[in-house]
Amino acid sequence: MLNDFPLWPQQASTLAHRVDALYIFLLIVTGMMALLVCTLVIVFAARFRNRPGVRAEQIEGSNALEITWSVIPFFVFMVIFAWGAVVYFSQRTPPADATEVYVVAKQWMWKVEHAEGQREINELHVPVGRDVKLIMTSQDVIHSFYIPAFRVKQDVLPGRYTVEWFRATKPGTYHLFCAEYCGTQHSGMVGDIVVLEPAQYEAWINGGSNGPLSATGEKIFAELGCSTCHRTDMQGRGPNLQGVYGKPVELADGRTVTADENYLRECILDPGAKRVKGFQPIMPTFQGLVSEEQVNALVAYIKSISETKPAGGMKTANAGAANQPQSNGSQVQ
Ligand code: HEC
Ligand SMILES: [Cu+2]
Repeated sequence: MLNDFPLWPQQASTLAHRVDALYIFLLIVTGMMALLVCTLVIVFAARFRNRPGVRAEQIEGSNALEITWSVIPFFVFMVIFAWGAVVYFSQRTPPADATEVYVVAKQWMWKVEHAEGQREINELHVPVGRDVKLIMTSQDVIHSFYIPAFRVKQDVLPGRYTVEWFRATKPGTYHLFCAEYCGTQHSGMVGDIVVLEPAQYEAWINGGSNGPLSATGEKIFAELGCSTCHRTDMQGRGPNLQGVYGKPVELADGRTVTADENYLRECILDPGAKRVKGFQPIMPTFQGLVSEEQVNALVAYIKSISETKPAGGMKTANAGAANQPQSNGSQVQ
């Protein structure tokens, strides 16, 4: 029905109808209020109009009335708040076993890298019925990754990762927009989200020639000399990075932080910001030496050696995620 008279964009994710329901509720509540106020204005204007011989009488307030018009709106607003919070938190909390995709925004295009190694520009292929988590960053200014049909929108910032997730419910092609003014060709920074049936998606994702992103990361890790300090035999000058992802890390300044994607990223680009306790501050910065894509690959690699899976597990974990029990990350919340 909505499609015959499209006041709303298509609903193509698990979140879409939840966002719409809340929105319709807000429209009804505010619409009823507006109607009430307009009606009363007209009725009162007619009823209490200036008439010869009739003098206005001063009223000194009414407790009953004031309590009523405070308490009823309070409960209405609490409903809006609680309902909105529930939707907001599910929109903001990616499921731990989601398929991960890296997105790099730049003026004026979207670059996408799948964990399996597939790369695309201004297109994102995803499977229907599976959770997809986008790990996004920008090479220049602030952009915003907006898929109206999924009811998701998230700013994409330079210098850090932001995350967005969704589960598509209908195969098809949907609009992707940049929703943050980012320069002269901002309006051209658009793309397609292509939602495929699982079998089609499997064929698509395995059709690429690049190796998995984590394998690319492993190569970069060796090429940049990370592996000379970060060894797995505890003999290196830096910490063993196996198992670090998702765990708490004690810092030299006494703080404890969780080793999430942003932490790993910061360690590479600005190691001075958070030094690990018990090590010399000798790690050099790689700012300017690595591209955003290389940082993503390094992060994917460090994550892959942190997952309690047999070697090469990254590939199966992502390609066949739908029917496999997942262990990565879910215990470390
Ligand atoms: C000269 C040796 C050296 C090199 C080269 C080096 N690191 Fe480090 N790295 C360290 C040391 C020492 C620490 C711990 C102190 C600190 O946080 O700076 C560290 C910390 C880290 C951490 C945080 C680890 C934790 O347990 O929380 C990460 C992640 C990391 N490095 C990644 C990398 C990557 C990726 C590269 C290559 C691009 C790299 N390092 C290159 C020495 C090095
Ligand atoms: Cu943009």
